[in-house]
Amino acid sequence: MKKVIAVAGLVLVLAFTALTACAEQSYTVSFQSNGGTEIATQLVEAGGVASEPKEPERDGFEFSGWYTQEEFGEEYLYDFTEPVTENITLYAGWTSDPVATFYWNYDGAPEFYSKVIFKDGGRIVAPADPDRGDGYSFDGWYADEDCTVMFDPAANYSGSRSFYAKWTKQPVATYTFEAEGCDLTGLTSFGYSVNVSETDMILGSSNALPENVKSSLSNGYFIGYFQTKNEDGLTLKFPIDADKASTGNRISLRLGTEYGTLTISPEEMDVKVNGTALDYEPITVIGENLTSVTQYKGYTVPFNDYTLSSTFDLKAGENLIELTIKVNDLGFADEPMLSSVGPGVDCIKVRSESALTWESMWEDNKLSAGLE
Ligand SMILES: [Ca+2]
Repeated sequence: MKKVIAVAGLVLVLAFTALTACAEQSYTVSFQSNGGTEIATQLVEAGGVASEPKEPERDGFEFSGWYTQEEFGEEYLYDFTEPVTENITLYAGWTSDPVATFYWNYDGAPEFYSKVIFKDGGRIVAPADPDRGDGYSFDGWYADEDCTVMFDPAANYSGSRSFYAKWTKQPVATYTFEAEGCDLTGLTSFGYSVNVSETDMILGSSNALPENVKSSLSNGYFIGYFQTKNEDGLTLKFPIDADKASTGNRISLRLGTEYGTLTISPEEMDVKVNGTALDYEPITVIGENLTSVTQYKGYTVPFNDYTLSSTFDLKAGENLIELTIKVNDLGFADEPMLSSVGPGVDCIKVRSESALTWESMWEDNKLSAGLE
C-alpha cells in the first residue's frame, strides 16, 4: 500500500513539473557584439518580443543594426516587433563607412527614422519621405534640429551625420476617429432580435458580412446595434484633444444601414459638440430598398461618408463629440418591437485647422470582444 502511494506521489510531482515547465517556457536572445560593447542576453517568454538594446559602441566603426546572420545584408536585419519562438543569436553589424542618421524630430517620436551608410566624402541618398499621419506634412531634411540648414543631396559629406525632419502643420487636415475605439462601458442596445452590450456591439471583419461591406470599413470594424428603447438615447462619445481653438470645423459620419435606406435628421440622431447639438440638414444613408421587416437582409450596401451641413467650433484642449440615437420611428411600420433604428457607425472624420488627437480604446475593446 505504501509503495502505491509513493508512486502516485511521484506521478503527481512529474505532472506538476511538466505543467510548470510548459507555463514558463521562455527563450534566450543573445547579442554577439562583434567587437563592440557587450550587450546582455535577454530572456523572453514564448511569443513575447525582445527589446531593442541600447546601441553598442566600437572605436572607429558605426553600428548599422542587429542581424540574424553574420552577413549584414538588409534582408537579415532583425525585426524587434517579431515574436520570439526559439533561442536566437543576433549579430551586431559594423561599418567603417560613415552613417547618416535621419531623425523624426518631434516630441514622442521613435528614436530615429532611418540610417544610411555612405562613402566618406561622398553624397548621401536620403530615405523616402516620412509620414507622421497626424496633420503635419514633411517639409524636408535639415542638418540641425531647428531646421535652419537644409540637407543638400548634391553635397559631399565627411564623417557620420545627423539630419532632422522639418514638419509644417497642414492648414486643414482630416482626422479619423473609429467608433469601435469609443469607450463602450455600460452601453446596451435594444434590437429587433437581440439586445447587445458593450464590446459585443462591435461588428466587422470577423462577422458574416458581404465582402463589399467589409472592404468599405475603416479599420475593419464598426458599431452595429446602434438603437435604443431608452428615452435618454444611446450615445457614442468621442473625447478629442485639440492643440488650439478653431472655427469652421466640419464632421463626416461614415455610416451603413441594415434596415434599408434611412433618412436621419437631428430629430432621430443628435450630433453634439461640447454639449451643443448641431442643426444639420437630414442625411440619407443608402441601404436596400426595404419596406417591411420581413425583407430584412442585414448590412448589404457599403458604408459611406455623410458630411453634415453644419460647421462648429473646437476649443483648445479637450472637446467632446457625441452621437446619440434616440427613440424614433425610422424602422418599419410592421415591426412595433423596434423602438428605434440607427445606422451602423464606422467612424467620424473631423476636418479641422486644429491638430486633433484622442485616446482610442480599440486595443482594449478588441481584446475584450475576442476579436484577436
Ligand atoms: Ca471603423
